Amino acid sequence: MDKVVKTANKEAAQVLEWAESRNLETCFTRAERLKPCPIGETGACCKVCHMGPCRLVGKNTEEEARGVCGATLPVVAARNLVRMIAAGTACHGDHGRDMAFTLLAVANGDTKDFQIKDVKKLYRVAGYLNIEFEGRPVNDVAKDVAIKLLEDFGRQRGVVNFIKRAPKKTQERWEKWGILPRGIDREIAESLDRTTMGMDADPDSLLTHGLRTALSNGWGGSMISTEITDILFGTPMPIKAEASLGIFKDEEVNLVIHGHEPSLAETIVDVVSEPELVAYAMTKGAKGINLGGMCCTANEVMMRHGIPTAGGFTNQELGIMTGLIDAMVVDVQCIMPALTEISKKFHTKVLTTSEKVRLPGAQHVQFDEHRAKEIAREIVKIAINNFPNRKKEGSHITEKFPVIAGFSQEYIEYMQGGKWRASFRPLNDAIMAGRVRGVVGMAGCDNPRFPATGVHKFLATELIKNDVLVVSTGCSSASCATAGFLTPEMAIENAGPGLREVCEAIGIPPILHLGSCVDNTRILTIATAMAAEGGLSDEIGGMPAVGIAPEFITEKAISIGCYFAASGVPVIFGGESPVGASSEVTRIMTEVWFERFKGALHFEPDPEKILEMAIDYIDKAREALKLKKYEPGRFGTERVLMDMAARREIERAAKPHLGIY
Ligand code: NFS
Repeated sequence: MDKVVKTANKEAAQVLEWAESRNLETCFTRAERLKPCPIGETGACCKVCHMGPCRLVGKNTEEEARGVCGATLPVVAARNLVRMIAAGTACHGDHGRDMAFTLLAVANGDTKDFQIKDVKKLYRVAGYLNIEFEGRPVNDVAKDVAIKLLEDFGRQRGVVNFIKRAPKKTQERWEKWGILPRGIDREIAESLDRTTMGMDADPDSLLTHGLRTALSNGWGGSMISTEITDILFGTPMPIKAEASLGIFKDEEVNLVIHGHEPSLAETIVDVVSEPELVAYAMTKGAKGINLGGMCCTANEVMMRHGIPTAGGFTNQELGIMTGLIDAMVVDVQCIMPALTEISKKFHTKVLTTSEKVRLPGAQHVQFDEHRAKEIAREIVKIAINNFPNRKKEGSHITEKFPVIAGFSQEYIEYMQGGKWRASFRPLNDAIMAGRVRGVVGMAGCDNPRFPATGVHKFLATELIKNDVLVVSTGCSSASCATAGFLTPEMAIENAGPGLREVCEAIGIPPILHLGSCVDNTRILTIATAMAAEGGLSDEIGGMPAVGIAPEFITEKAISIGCYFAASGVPVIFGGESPVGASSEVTRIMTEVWFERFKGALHFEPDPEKILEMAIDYIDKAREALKLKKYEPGRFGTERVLMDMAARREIERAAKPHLGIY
């Protein structure tokens, strides 16, 4: 791969070129040097026992290729996938668990540093859980919500609570095929149990349990994270921000919050502008303190506070190479171990904060929700104290892009009809009339084995050109944000005529930033609301909707892809298939899952083909729903979309109170 295509992000490419001229190593140079193992890459390596590792290659048929115990290639590939699902589910599950414990601590009055910011959301969630909230003290309701959601982790029998939020028909499919998840921890443990040597040797049965585990993520761990984060820190609404490696400021202390769980990051946002800290920064020669985000933490604090993002996964080392980051504080997930090594060449201090993530060479400041502000202040001071150590060395970037982020389900409902008529009717109508051809959820990582962020950019542009509304999360949002794609102007310049009209009427970008990776669950609940609204499918399956993770990296992404497939969404991942060695496993994930759940999981390395497949799924779903045939620029009749003026009219009449829903 030649130099210019390692990353499709112009600013990242600039830093990378600077780094390479100084022989500095990055994930890009390591990716070039380390070719993937061809056996492991396609799922043909079994290392679950010590008679192996067995490499299941070189046989004529999949059944002939067997390990020492006799496990066939499809069994081995299926086991490998299920273990990936289990690991990804564990990550999101632990994230949800930590959020639930924080909510419980707040409800019990054990921490003064967090409050329940969104009481309406608390009541909404209490409603889903059948918890009485009228006339009760807020903290009592919060306690019941936290306890009930914590039960989802250790439950042995029954069903994860939020499963009941899915459309009835979708639930019936899960029941029929035996994939209703019981408890999050139970499904993960069973995944590990089933995939050890001498256990389940039926690929279909293995993969079915994989789906059950994935559902305990989508409708369990991840959904718990999203809902509690909204309760504690507020349900997002559109907000302006900026994105780029150019967000760092020469004359200010630059502190980066990187990782996933938002509790510490939110506290840092709270304290960073305290006059004492700003004054302290000035005593060190800085003009202020500049906070920036990285990866999913960036998405969380951008959606709620407009904190700028320096980008997604592949930008983390490059951020340090700007020479401007005084401290990078990390918590959990997607933290490159390479950070401490590269930080030695600059002045950046890397701070770890979770028992679960220790990096040799980093300074550890253990986060504790009971004294969150004290710890947050300590971290800000470490960054300030390091400001005078800044060296001249670094690749400074100046370009940055405006972003509109913060589209929650609640806001999307609101924007389609105001507080009193919030609904999905206008969007459903626009889809029915062919103004919007369909919806694509674009998610997942940016990957140094592609021109990083490039496949996201290509697909986002092509999809909106084809009148497909894009909703993005995780590093897909970061990829679009750092390309300048998350603005309403993007609709005018690049969207097809129908989508443009819809975006202009409501004043939204054609790519809606829905949040972090756990916020993929917002897509599940949006699809559920669209099914309930009527006129399209009456379940999640069958909607003109597709999920794409164009540059996936992590086990979390695999778990997400599988819960979407099980929920009824055809999903296409970019890159080589981690089970590509087995055509039987591939058949199950595509044909069998589609038959049972109307969802599927494909892997496709060619971006053009991903686009073709996505549009084909959308058009076939439209046809099956007997919707008007999509023709660019020619729309059927539909209700008039509620525009800003009409919405204001309704609100004026209705005397709005606080909140958006
Ligand atoms: Ni998602 Fe967020 Fe990014 Fe991939 Fe990692 S940050 S949880 S896994 S790399 S999108």
